[in-house]
Amino acid sequence: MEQQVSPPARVQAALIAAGVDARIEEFPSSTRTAQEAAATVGTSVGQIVKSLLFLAGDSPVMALVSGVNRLDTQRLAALTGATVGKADADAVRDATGYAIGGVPPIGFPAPLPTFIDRDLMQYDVVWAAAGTPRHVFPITPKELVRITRGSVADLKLSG
Ligand code: 5CA
Repeated sequence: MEQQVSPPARVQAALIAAGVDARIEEFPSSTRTAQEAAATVGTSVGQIVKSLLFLAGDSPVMALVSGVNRLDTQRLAALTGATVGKADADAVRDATGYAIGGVPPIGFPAPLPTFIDRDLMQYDVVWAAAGTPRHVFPITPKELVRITRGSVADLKLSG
């Protein structure tokens, strides 16, 4: 299906609807991975928000994870009460409306239950994808929690 509105415009509209005064920035170089995004933006990898889609049973859930962390699927399983697996590229596009590398934390066809890596909360500002592998936006972690109605949790794989 053809999208009428560009991915960054959809994210911008969702931000505005949520009452966030965030500006999406377009970069000439890649923000596809957390490492690339950090280098491109000029911030730390920890301040990059990875938007990772998982299936808890058959239900999509969004995990927003600091770029330095790996998500512990057992922790997500405990939080959701279901068996958790990483969504494939098609499932990501179906549930979020965006392609991997540009998946934002909001702006989905339908809201997704969201869990937020507690480690993100330590920063003044974090950067999340805005629909493509060259668009990102800055936001305070507190605002990120508010607009996603996310649950802050210990999600990282440790040890
Ligand atoms: N724009 C950057 C940072 S803002 C970004 O989107 N990073 S990300 O981490 O949220 O998105 C990349 C993630 O997509 C990878 O960490 C990986 O978990 C996931 N991914 C990459 N390839 C695949 C694939 N083929 N199937 C499922 N997930 C994938």
